[in-house]
Amino acid sequence: MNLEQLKEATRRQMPEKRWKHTLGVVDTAIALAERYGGDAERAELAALLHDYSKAWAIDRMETIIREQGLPPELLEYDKELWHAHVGAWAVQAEHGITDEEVLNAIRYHTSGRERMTKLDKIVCLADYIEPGRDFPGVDHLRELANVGLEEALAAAFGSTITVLVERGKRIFPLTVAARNDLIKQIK
Ligand code: DGI
Ligand code: FE
Ligand code: FE
Ligand code: FE
Repeated sequence: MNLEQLKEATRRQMPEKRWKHTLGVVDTAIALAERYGGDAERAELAALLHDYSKAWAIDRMETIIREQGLPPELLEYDKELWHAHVGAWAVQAEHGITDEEVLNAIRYHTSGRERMTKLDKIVCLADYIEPGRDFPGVDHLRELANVGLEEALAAAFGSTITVLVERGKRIFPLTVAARNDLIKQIK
């Protein structure tokens, strides 16, 4: 399957608005890769596929997590986290994507993780700051993206954690680990 076919297959998984977001993440991820010496081809592929399963039914994702050996602890945290792991599984199962770097960038694009690769950082940050995003503080994150990947991502996870705390939600431990590790990398 070529890139055009993969694009069409991805587009079919989601409503138009999510597809627009995906295209924004693709452009932003390529730009970040060029700016920070990342692999632009992998950034494009991972960005294209990052929300592959975002619009899938909750039941479908839960079944995949249970039956395909994905981390069961995901089920104890916000459902917003599920599509990243399910998506990494799905693009491998449905489209034969085997590049572990790309799969990991998809898998950890929501939560982050300790020792994020440059590709992980690029995809995750592009997801936060693509042109269609409009949440309080996004312009500050766009400025920080010109300072450094770690500076911007640490701030992005910080604001996500703050919002989760304000809403009384649990925080997936990998997000805390990711932010701690990024702050260590800045110093
Ligand atoms: O899929 P997108 O909407 O493009 O963005 P995403 O995959 O980064 O999902 C972000 C959502 O996940 C955001 O609304 C916050 C929510 N979320 C829930 N629990 C956690 C979490 N995000 C992180 N990083 N960590 C959590 O524990
Ligand atoms: Fe996502
Ligand atoms: Fe994200
Ligand atoms: Fe996204």
